[in-house]
Amino acid sequence: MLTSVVFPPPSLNTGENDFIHADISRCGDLVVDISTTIGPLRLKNPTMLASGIMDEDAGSMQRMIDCGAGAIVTKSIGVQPRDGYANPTVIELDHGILNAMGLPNPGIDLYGEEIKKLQATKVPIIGSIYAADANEFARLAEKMQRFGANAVELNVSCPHAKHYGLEVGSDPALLHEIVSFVKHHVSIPVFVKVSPNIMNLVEMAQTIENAGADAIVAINTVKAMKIDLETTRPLLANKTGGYSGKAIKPIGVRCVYDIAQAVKIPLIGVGGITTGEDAIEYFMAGASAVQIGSAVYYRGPDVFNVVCEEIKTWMKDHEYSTITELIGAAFQ
Ligand code: RRO
Repeated sequence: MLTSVVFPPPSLNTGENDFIHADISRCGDLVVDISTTIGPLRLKNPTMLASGIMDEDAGSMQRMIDCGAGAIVTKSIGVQPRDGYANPTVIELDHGILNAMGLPNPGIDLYGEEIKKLQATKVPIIGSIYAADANEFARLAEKMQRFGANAVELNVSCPHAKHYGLEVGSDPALLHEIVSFVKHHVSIPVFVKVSPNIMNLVEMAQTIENAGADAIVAINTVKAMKIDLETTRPLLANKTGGYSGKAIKPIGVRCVYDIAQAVKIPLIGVGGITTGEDAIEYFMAGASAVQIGSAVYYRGPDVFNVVCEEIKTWMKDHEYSTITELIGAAFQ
């Protein structure tokens, strides 16, 4: 049985954001508008910064906004500060990046100061949070809302965090309890980030929708490892970690496609998106927006502007004028 969190009531923040201006361009008679919506959130373009990269503080997040990101997802934040795992925590492999950072973060109260510094921006800020139970999740979500976040993203999918992440996100009853409890405590939209490392992904997506979530973010990293042949030892200090980057794009697209057939709430695609055409593939699978993480490393921070230009060029060449026309096109 859940106890109510002892905390001041949420403010009237509904997550609705002042829209900057849609990213619209003209080509002859064709007007290409790449703005999109996720529930009440309005994005000038469909590229979002994924959690865990360039989101340590307000300065790095502002830089991603300046480079064209249509929305920002923060680092995953917990109740208490946490050091994360010992080094090495990140390794570049041939086709992607392997990490086991171990949820390093300064804790919600300190990180809240960074979110407050972004209050003037019209780009939506989505607070990523992790916890082990519904009470903790609700406490974190309420604080994110109070600090000015336009939505929260529940991280129930980190593949290598004891007591957190995947351990929470693979238990349907616990996940239902968490999502409905958080929904009860905040007025901003609640997104849930799911893992590809489970067999019952579609059932979990339906559980998330039934619990009242506003959107599903698919996918977190794929559980993986790398062994050093010379030392015969796993390279990551944590031994196993999560794989991201180009190699996982077909996995992410498949997950979005499967979930899209089972739920009505909006989907946000993430996993290996490096080019405009990668984003378009996710839209066709059913995503309304995409998150970009590893590609910030591969193509630099300007990747958001570049991917948006590539999306617009592809849409012009193929005579699409809105993102809506592309969403779920693979099902038509
Ligand atoms: O911090 C991490 O090690 C981490 C997290 Br929170 C996550 O969600 N996914 C991931 O690959 N690494």
